[in-house]
Amino acid sequence: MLRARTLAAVTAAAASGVLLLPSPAQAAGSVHLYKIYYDSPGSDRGANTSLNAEYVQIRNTTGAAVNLRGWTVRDAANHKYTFGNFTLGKGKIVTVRTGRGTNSSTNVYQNRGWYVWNNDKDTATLRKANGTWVDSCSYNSTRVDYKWC
Ligand SMILES: [Ca+2]
Ligand SMILES: [Ca+2]
Repeated sequence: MLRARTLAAVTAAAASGVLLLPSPAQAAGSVHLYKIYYDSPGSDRGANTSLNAEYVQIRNTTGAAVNLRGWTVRDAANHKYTFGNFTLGKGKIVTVRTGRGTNSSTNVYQNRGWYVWNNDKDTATLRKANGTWVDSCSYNSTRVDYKWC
């Protein structure tokens, strides 16, 4: 159970559009799936801007930068994205967008021509380059367009 003061803080954060829920994993510090925006706003007709409004985010709450080279993100149908040489700084979030674009320090692109995250249900799985499981995040709802992992 959340204590009243914590709940009030969470409620205030939610009202401001920023939701940061404490969890054991984050308290310990980890690299983990943070959010999946799986139903791109508007009609899903495959435009690159629409594809790029579909994304999964990965967050690093450890005390050090982590190089994600070779790490993979897969959906339930085994569509795979493999990170190139990408350093995720401590406390930072990287957004993995579905469409085409130029990678930066905050955004990387799967360069796909169609959506990868199903609008009804799917599972994202994050693994290290050697295949070690890191995190999974599942959703099963069309009532909202995104999932906080
Ligand atoms: Ca849509
Ligand atoms: Ca999928």
